[in-house]
Amino acid sequence: ANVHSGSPVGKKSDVTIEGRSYPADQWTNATETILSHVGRRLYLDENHPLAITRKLIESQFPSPVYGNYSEPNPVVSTANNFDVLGFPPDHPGRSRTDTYYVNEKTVLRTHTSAHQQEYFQRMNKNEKTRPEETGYTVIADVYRRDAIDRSHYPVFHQMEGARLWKRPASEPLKHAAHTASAIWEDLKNIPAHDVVVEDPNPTIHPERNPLQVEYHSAEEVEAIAAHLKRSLERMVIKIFTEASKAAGDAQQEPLKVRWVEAYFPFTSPSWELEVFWQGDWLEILGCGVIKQELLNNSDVPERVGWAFGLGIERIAMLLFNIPDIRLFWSRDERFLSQFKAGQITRFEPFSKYPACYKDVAFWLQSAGGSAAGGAVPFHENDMMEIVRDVAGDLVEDVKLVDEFTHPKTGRKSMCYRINYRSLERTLTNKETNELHEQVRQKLVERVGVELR
Ligand code: FA5
Ligand code: MG
Repeated sequence: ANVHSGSPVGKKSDVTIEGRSYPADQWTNATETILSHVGRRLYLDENHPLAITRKLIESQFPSPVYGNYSEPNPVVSTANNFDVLGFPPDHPGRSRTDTYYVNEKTVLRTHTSAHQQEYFQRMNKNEKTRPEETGYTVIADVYRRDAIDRSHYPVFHQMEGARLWKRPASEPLKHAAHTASAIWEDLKNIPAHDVVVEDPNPTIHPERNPLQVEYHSAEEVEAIAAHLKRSLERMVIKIFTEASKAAGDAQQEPLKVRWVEAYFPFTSPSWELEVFWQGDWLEILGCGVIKQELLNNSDVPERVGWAFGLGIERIAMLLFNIPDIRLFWSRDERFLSQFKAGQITRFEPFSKYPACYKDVAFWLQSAGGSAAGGAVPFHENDMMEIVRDVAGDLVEDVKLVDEFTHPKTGRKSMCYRINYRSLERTLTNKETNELHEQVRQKLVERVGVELR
């Protein structure tokens, strides 16, 4: 098979990331454009909005109970990113259309959960040096092949957190009354709040959100869920209070928050927390009761607990009123100079440069195959990757504007509209035409489409 998903970093040569090299193979699809983002560590740049957001969230998970960490190297094994967490072999997230592979056994992590096992394993050692540290937060850059628009970027940041409790040696698995009451005790240390939270579903639902019956009692899971929910509600309330203050709107609508049922392969029961923001429910984070098999496989079979994962950009965009996710990567002083450590302020957009819309229409290969041998199935993310590779941050979004199947030949035609717009300057006609021509040519070369 040839590498058709984005430009290969090297066909047979090595892929070098942060000074380490990895052998490339036919799984390799991490492009130079993507790899150029590795190592920016924006979350450590104390005056950067991502770092300010990190600090604000970390302040809600303080020591000595929580250690606050970061993981600078995004290269992880497919085992840690998927297998260990119980992702089935056919899970769509594993596909090369969705994930950046360094090679067959190695990926750019798609979520911070890739580090869960290491952090759980570390708990036993921590017990001797920092006995009170039974939880953590970890921030890191994560990578996903995805659509192109103002709220999606192939690199973003997640923060993960977890909190574990150790069952006493005497505590039989399913009669964890002692553990449950210890968790209820800990919950008393988290002050209650007065925001109304919609939470219509039972903690445990036999089909939709099951108890891990082999390992947990309902009583224990009620306690873990209560601790998890209050911890996360407080964090979200803190953030949105800061956001409202910065917006300076005196008659802010009261904050609306709700819990919805969710599914993750490594938690059960699982939830998502949503916040009503500017007329829409916005998903802030995913979380749940950690699968006991994962803890058993991470040398802490006697511990139980919760974990969550959230997207930092989503929160930073509304805290600072940042309208386009590409701005986080800007090196323009007009952007960077607006933010100061510890301060939540509204971003003042510098002038918006003109958009330049260009369409590309093409016929897909017919299902029967091509002259090159074997039809390559078309996946929209491959199209997105070509655009990113050619034009990088000069594209604001890419939208499918037309799609039809020819009634006689059965061939499918697609038309995408690419919005070329720099955040920093006006693009020349010549420049956009050249970029667009390159996109067209690469679509033919890599995806095998026929231009119309
Ligand atoms: C996860 O990545 C899970 N690892 C979260 C988790 C951790 C669940 C621990 C249970 C326990 P998800 O793909 O939904 O789940 O992403 C989590 C959060 O990251 C989302 O709620 C959202 O805030 C953010 N996020 C996801 N995709 C994007 C994106 N393309 N751009 C910006 N933020 C995103
Ligand atoms: Mg989600």
